[in-house]
Amino acid sequence: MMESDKNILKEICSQFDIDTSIEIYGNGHINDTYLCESAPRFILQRINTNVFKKPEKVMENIVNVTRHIGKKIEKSGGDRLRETMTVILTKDGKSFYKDDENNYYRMYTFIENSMSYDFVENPVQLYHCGKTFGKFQAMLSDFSANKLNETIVDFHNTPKRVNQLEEAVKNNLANRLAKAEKEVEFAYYYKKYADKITQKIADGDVPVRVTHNDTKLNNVLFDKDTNEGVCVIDLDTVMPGSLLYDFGDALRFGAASGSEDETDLSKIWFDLEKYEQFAKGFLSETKDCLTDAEKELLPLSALIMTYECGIRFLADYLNGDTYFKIHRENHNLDRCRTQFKLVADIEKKLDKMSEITAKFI
Ligand code: ADP
Ligand code: GN1
Ligand code: MG
Repeated sequence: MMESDKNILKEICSQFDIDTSIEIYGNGHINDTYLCESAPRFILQRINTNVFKKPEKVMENIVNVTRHIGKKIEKSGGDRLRETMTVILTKDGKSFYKDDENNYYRMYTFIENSMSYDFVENPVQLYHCGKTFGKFQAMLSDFSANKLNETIVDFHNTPKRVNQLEEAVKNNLANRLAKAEKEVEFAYYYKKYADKITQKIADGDVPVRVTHNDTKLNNVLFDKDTNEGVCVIDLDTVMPGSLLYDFGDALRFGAASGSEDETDLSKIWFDLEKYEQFAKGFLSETKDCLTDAEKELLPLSALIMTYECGIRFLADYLNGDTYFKIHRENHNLDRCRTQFKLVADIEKKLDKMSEITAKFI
């Protein structure tokens, strides 16, 4: 990072009454994350306003949700400063600082002695990941969904994501369609699964709950000593949604044999042992509240959420990489290919996944 940028960020930190030096931090695809190396340490983030058009609404959700969870943790004798995110207010008492160029910044306490993983090193990590997301879901079960702002409208509405892909194909903005014909064909063939969750929500069989909606493994912090989950982070997309979104999205990332941007597709398949570990952890916290339709759709949710993410990467590739951060040419197309390889593999394993799920519900 350039010295001049560091100085600008140092000035931003002073708005939160923090005097510190700063380093770039983390591996997210959306926000810019920095570590404040003060004592104690903090996390500074510039909110991606291309993705989150109303950052004030995002922060309102995060403050309300973390307060709700914080009170519960305190009541049960836990450590609220460690088991949930804590928003640091500006000197004016606001949850974000807006600079002269309309950049929005927020500050969190840094959760010490914890780490996030971009790849599963041991399937048991997924048990802890599932348990942490399951607990998060359970702690918000009495938070009324209509008190939350919808920070990205139709975020996990898979049929609408298909429409966005169709639009990207039609517009071919970056003139890349010829390079992605096979992927577009795959996406259109697998469209048959797109409405399986949304339809059940519309029928009233799958309830709308408060959900995280971005349940990637690296959105959980793990304790460095015990390897157990400490807390859920990246709360920008906490919104009304389906529990199936959280279950499926976590498996999309966590139960893959390789990383989202792997280019050697022979290394990518859906790992049933990882599926089992996540299901065991997540359902140990949530099984008592599930409806029959939710139970039945658990395995398919992994396919649908993986498909949805694949078509989002594909649409972004066709649009010229305007949404997800990329680090190389064809990055979004490579990401789409890993997702589609997983979709095809999950489809073959659905029966086996149902058998595994049945052990925990
Ligand atoms: P993005 O939306 O870009 O994914 P995240 O909020 O997930 O950004 O943050 C990126 C990374 O920064 C996380 O994966 C995690 O490693 C680290 N991180 C974020 N917040 C904290 C925190 N409060 N304490 C410790 N590490 C954090
Ligand atoms: C983004 O912010 P991050 O890296 O946790 C994206 C998710 C995708 C994911 C794919 C707000 O998550 O929806 O599943 O990339 N978040 C947003 O890796 O779009
Ligand atoms: Mg993240």
